[in-house]
Amino acid sequence: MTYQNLISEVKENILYITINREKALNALNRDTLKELAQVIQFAGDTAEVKGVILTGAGDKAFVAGADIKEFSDYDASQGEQLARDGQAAVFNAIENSPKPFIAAINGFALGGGLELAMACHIRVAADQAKLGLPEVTLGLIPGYGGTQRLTQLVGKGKAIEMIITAGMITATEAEKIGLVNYVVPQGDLISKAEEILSLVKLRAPLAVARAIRSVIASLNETDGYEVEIESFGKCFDTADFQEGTTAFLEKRKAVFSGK
Ligand code: DAK
Repeated sequence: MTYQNLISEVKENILYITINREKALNALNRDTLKELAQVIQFAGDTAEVKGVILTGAGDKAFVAGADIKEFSDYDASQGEQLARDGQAAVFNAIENSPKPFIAAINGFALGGGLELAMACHIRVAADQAKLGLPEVTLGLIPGYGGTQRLTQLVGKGKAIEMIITAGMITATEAEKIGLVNYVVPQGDLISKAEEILSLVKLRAPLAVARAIRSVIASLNETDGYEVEIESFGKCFDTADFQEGTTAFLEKRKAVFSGK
């Protein structure tokens, strides 16, 4: 599928998505959000895709937020509706995807951009990246899940400090507080994400999907333990489980079919 605001390609079971509005620092306008919703759906539906790397074009910005030019004249009901739609189709869709998403944060990740990175399952940042939620400078609060996911990742105190001061932090500070998993030199960003996915690609795809779902349930659902128990049980009915245990007993490497 071709897009106007994204570059996407599948190579060796990895879907690479690049948000491609470099002149506007990859700000998320409505069209980009629509295309993101489509490519996220494609990732979930396509067996060939075993993991996703999401990044921004150029070396200045991952995503510098929602496109300020577009939402400057919204009223309360438009704002609420768009936040509801966007959260469901893009941000929650990434978090709930059966495929692991890695945000490769190549520069500024601000506002909706940091929210996008936080919806991903893993974050790797380039050493010159800057991260923040500056919404209160515009008279807003984060509207794409930022108040929830930042709190989950770094705890209440740091989350409130970052949101109400609108301060930007460096990649190194972000790693220290658990907001990103790794900080690497810019040139190593994609290869670090590929290195993580190279391990995931060897694992049983259905088990990977259920593990993600169970971890996410600990944050969003009333009884995450129950989700884990059900997901665990379902693993026993898969060909991957048969293959994994048989391969162990036969002292060979498992070859998973994702079935
Ligand atoms: N939107 C639109 N254009 C942007 C942009 C953005 N968020 N960020 C940068 N640009 C554009 C600039 O306007 C400029 O375009 P031209 O003037 O060249 O046409 C170009 O990108 C380069 O930016 P700068 O010239 O400003 O570059 P600098 O190096 O000087 O500064 C910067 C880089 C990242 C510090 C600066 O660009 C900046 O502060 N950008 C804005 C950051 C920000 O406040 N982002 C928005 C956060 S609020 C909603 C749900 C969620 C949200 C909103 C609504 N609904 C459901 C309705 C979320 C809101 C946010 O994300």
